[in-house]
Amino acid sequence: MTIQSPIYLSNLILFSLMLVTLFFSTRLIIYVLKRMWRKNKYKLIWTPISSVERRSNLSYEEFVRDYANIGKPVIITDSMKNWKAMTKWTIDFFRSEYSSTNFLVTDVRNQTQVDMTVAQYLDQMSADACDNFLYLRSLRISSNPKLYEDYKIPVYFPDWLQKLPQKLLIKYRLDLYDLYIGGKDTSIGLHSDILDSPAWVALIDGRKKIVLFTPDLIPDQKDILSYGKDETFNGDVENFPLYANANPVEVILEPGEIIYIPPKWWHHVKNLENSISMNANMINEWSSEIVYSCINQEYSTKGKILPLILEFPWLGRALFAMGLL
Ligand SMILES: O=C(O)CCC(=O)C(=O)O
Ligand SMILES: [Fe+2]
Repeated sequence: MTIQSPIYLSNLILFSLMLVTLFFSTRLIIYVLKRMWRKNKYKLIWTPISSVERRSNLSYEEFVRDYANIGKPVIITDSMKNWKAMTKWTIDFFRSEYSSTNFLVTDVRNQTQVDMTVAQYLDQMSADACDNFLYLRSLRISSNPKLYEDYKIPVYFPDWLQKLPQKLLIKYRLDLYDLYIGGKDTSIGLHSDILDSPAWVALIDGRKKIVLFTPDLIPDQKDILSYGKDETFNGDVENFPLYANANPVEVILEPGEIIYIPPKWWHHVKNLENSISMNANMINEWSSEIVYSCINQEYSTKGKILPLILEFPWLGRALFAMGLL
């Protein structure tokens, strides 16, 4: 009995090691197969539109089938009904809660950042001669976690990034939920979103004009960067011949509505009134391969780890805790 036990123990260790190896290799094979399957199923496609549909009572499956899977924008009109933000997030609320907090406000003319307190920004926004080049859009929800209580991510927009530690997301600027406060006429010029990710914009107050173009538009560099109060699309086909074949679709977003902007759709957004919104980007089942292919082209080795740690968040947590990420 005493002679047999070391052999028994070493067999047990060997067996456990084999089981662990088997488990991890199976998981890795499943991961590779899943990614191959998704790459094939969720390609970058888009559906040209002549107007943006408004939908309510939409199930997640209907949303994926009718919009996400075919790259088609939609406005959802009934997803913010129970948000506390709808009544709580007012200019007065931000003035009283965050008045002395400093934020970087974007000067949309040249994308420089101006350091201001919220009170200073709100004062200039309400002034008659307000500077409508200044747009408060760097107020990350993650740096004001109390705001988490006031909204609920709609069922349509699952976000795998939420599986990773907030600190890791903040470090790599992947905390993609922002509060936007913009005075009347502030605007963001023609662009498509970060990492080719899909976006949703939930409007709490004010109205926004949004002009959308399908991903096949290749805008002139000057237009992508023509932030500011002038309309990006001014029909000037002489200077921007590619617009001759473009088909801009304009929509006005009303308070209480959320617009879904699919990956790589170009858009230009202008606040028609003083506005408060929450803007978010996400990575999930139907958008991940599009985002990963952007990461592959544009980002360094560390960026390439993202797909792996989104599939195995415990690995992300461990690497981050060890200081390797
Ligand atoms: O101004 C807005 O609300 C939308 C801006 C936008 O499209 C963005 O931040 O990516
Ligand atoms: Fe955008």
